[in-house]
Amino acid sequence: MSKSRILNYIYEKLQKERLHFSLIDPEKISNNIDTKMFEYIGTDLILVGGSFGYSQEDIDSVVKELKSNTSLPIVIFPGDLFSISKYADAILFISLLNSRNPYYIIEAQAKGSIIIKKYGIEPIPTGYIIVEPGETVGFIGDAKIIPRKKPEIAAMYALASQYMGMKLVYLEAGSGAEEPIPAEFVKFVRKFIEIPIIVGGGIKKEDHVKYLAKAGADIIVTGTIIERERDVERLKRLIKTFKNI
Ligand code: 1GP
Repeated sequence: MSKSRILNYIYEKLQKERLHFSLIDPEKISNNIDTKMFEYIGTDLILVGGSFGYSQEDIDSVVKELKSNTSLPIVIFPGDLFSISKYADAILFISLLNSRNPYYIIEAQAKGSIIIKKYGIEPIPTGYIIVEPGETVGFIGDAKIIPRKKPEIAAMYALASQYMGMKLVYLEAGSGAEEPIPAEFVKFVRKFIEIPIIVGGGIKKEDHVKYLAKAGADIIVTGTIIERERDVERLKRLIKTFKNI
């Protein structure tokens, strides 16, 4: 099996359509979520992770449950070393590029790399950029949060990601943000780079997915809509809209 199986899956699917990733935060998820529903809402991949508030045991059990209820790829979205689960297919090997703290840029990655190798899970090199408001991840990750009016700063980090060989760039407003990253912001970054752009944080309305698709987002991530609102039908509609623009 190819060492870049999940990255190839993402890149190949992107040739045909925009993608949607579902985020499950082991800290926020409650037991009565129906993990079987991911099969029929049109999502392409499930991210599991979050900034804090869960243990390795918690993440292992969420990943194992998802693996038994869906054939979709399960990919770790790490908050720290405790987020690495050997049961996952891959891990977004993220560097929080606009952090003030070297731990989130390279130190956790150095420590985590050995564990990832031992477990044999696929690392997907991803440049992670926190945009206003940043929410919990902005605080925990000690980010120099990029103002929503300054897309040129994000573009510079995104281009640096590409030049460093990252395979994806993730523009993050933070889980639970009032509003997603603005259209003009995404459009500006899109002009600078060729690698796929993931946009996440605060995406919950038809309007949001429409403008993000038009602005050039290749992939969107939603978490809160399922964790808090449980609105499976709405999510299914949003995914369809995003893909069909
Ligand atoms: C967080 O971008 C994701 O990393 C998801 O954000 O919970 O606001 O959908 P929401």
